[in-house]
Amino acid sequence: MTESFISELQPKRGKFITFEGGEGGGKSTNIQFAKDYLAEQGIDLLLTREPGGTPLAEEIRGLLLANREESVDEMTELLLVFAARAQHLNQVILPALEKGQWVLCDRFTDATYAYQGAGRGLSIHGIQTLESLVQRELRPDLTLLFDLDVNIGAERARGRGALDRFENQEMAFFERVRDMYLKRSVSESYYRIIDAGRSLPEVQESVKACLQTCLFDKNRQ
Ligand code: Z5A
Repeated sequence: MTESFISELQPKRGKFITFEGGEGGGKSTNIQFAKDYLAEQGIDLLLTREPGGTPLAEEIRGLLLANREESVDEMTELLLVFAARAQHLNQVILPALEKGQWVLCDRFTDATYAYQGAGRGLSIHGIQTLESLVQRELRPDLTLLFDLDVNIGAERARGRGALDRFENQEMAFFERVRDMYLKRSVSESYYRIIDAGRSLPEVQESVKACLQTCLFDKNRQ
């Protein structure tokens, strides 16, 4: 068998699509919409989230989100985020992509740049180093950034009840998070900004349009 024939028999790597934004932007609502839309188009996919996505990584998520009396050191927080990510990536995301499944992930490393980098003020260079160590060359094929005024986001998110350790931050923290996402949307070519301040049907039309470009790329391969 020739090498080119063998490579034609192997499944094409799936697309890696991440959903990002500040709190209450509509990631969780729209990832479900994207899942249903892509499934209707015949895409075999996996929906997952960060921090989390495996039993161990979900335990780390619990550690990260819990309100506690002891103050959590920023570096501890960063390393926990990447510990969960290494587990999730190697146990779930990479095997699915290699099988040809598309992976839809509610938050990924862009959230680390926004929350631990801009929010907590940790070194961006340090985050880049951990990103290279844990992910090697893997980056999203597409990131949908649900961009929203932080006060509207907080109102939407706070309608849901008790606040976790991140949701309890002051508004200036969320402004820094939003600014970092917007900055990265300029420097990273895989970003698409979705104006999340519109009605849900309007937002979902934009989500669909972004996904269609991925479907178009797939059909051209
Ligand atoms: N974190 C971190 O620090 N570093 C990292 O590297 C990673 C994460 C990966 C948990 O994330 C925390 O982890 C997160 C950062 C940190 N903390 N914060 N803040 P999460 O994604 O699980 O939690 P979240 O950011 O708090 O997500 P969220 O508040 O659930 O937001 P959302 O998923 O974007 O929103 P939603 O649940 O889809 O919508 C919120 C409400 O708004 C809901 O009632 C909807 O029905 C409503 N909604 C949605 N869209 C609309 C529109 N268009 N109009 C009106 N109402 C709407």
